[in-house]
Amino acid sequence: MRNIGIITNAAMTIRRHQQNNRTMKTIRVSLLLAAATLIIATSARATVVDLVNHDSGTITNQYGTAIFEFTQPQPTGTGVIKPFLRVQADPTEQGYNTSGVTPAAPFDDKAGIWTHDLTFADLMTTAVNVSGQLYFKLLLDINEPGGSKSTINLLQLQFYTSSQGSLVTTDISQLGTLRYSFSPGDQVLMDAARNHGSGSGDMYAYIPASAFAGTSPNDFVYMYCMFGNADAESQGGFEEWALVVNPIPEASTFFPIIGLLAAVFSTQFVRRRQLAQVSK
Ligand SMILES: [Ca+2]
Ligand SMILES: [Ca+2]
Repeated sequence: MRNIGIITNAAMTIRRHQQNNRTMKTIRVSLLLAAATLIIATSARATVVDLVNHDSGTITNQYGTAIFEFTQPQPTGTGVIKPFLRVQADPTEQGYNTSGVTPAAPFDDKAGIWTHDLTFADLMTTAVNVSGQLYFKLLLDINEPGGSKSTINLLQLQFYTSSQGSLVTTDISQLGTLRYSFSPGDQVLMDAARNHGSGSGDMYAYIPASAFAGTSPNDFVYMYCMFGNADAESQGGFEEWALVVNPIPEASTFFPIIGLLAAVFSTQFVRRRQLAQVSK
């Protein structure tokens, strides 16, 4: 009887081990499936805007929808478009706008009068209404060699706001509050051969104004960008970004975004007062 008891216990122990193994296998498979789902979900979220073969595209993520649009050559040079950021390096490049140059301009910034601080008030001068949504409008001018090197990819575009100006750091998370960012894998493909040379303009970027809710007009805005990868390296001259100042600013752009309602109400008040004066 004792032997039968030992055998029964041994059989139960083996079954338990087998069950434990099955449970471990199930957990392992579940973890693998979860990881695969995460990878698929992450890559599914990534958006590639192709401005080589198309004229526009959008990237939608947690920060809103940004619009990227190919633009025809413009009869302008650096002095006319007045850039706020120039970056240049080969085969990749990154940088952000700042007036700070101590101990050195960060990353691949080209220091000088065309790389400098911006305030949110500056950015608000570019506000445009597209299909009922408010956007900040920027111009990108790429400068790439001809032939097989004419393509370049924009791999990251981020905006930070801070009460401090002229920041210099290579830890971009130190640039303040992150307001807008590409998701991992988001990118915009461009081909300089569609336009001619520097100063002609290549792309408009429309950044959702809603991403800047709560920003003070006096806050500084840092725009970080990264270009170039194995498929479309950065080469040749500098890439430069400029504000596209709206000649007819929206009434709301005189106010911070959180003051939008106040602006609407104040506009209504002025209209009512004008009507009252007309009727007198
Ligand atoms: Ca290139
Ligand atoms: Ca270049």
